[in-house]
Amino acid sequence: MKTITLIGAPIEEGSGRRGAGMGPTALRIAGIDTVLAELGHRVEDEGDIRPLPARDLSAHPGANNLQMVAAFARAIHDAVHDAARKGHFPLVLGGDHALSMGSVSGVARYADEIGRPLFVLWLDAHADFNSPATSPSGNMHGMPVAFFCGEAEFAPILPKERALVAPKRVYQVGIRSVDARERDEIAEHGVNVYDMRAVDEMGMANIMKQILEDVRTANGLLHVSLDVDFLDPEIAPGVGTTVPGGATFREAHLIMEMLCDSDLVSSLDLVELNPFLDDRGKSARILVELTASLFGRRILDRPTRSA
Ligand code: NNH
Ligand code: MN
Ligand code: MN
Ligand code: MN
Repeated sequence: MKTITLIGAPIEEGSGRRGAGMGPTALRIAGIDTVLAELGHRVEDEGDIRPLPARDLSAHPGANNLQMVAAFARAIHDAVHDAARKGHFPLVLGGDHALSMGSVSGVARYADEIGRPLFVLWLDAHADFNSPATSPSGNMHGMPVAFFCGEAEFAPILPKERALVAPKRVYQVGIRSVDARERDEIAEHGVNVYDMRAVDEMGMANIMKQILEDVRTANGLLHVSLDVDFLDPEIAPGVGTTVPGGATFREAHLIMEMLCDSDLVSSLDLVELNPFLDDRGKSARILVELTASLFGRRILDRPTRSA
């Protein structure tokens, strides 16, 4: 039994279009809280964060809506850090992926305080390792990994002495759309990338075994960041940046089931859900189903074959 703090982060200013701001509402309508409660967890919903733009920052030509993104990042950082320190499981309901600047930094700070290394599992079609200098779009949802690894130092979004994540402790799975300069950056900084070809060749179970083994050996905390576009658009169309050839329903569930069994996950982001683009709540519902698997829903409670 866990105490789960739901933190609504209706940010859409990090993406190139409107709609992701409705994500937290759609996840609540799809029943995220009741599903978790039915699994025996205590759920505390903090409602939605509604920050004022960070007027201390001046506009940046390569970072669209910097003031609003920074305001969300700061508020989410504090909310996630507070929840973790109380021994709760922070579950961030997004909102676009720029929110992970705040959530991952918040848990990284907590991990530092308790003296354990933080690992990040990044489930996404994209590497999100751009910076204002490399981004083709200027959209900050393409920058969070570079940010929390300390590789996108362009504005004082969070205090300079913030906790960073080592790129070698970041594991990206499902990747199939990487920008030219981003590609060099992830190679240079040693991010672990299991692209879709690796998923095809190795199988999801083997990939997850490797990742979980690394986290367990280091006695680490594991933050999971799930971008809707990690999933194949056939099963999850409700996202602004669909890329064909994504993870299947079963691949995604297997990840969540293995994560659940590992008991290593300490925080989660559900991001990029755009209800305006969804097909009758389909993508919102699959996110809720995947979250249920992560928190203990299983097909059978016993071995498949009796002894
Ligand atoms: N790499 C592109 C960019 O930086 C797209 C990023 N979009 C995402 N990331 N949805 O997950 O603009
Ligand atoms: Mn993303
Ligand atoms: Mn993506
Ligand atoms: Mn670099």
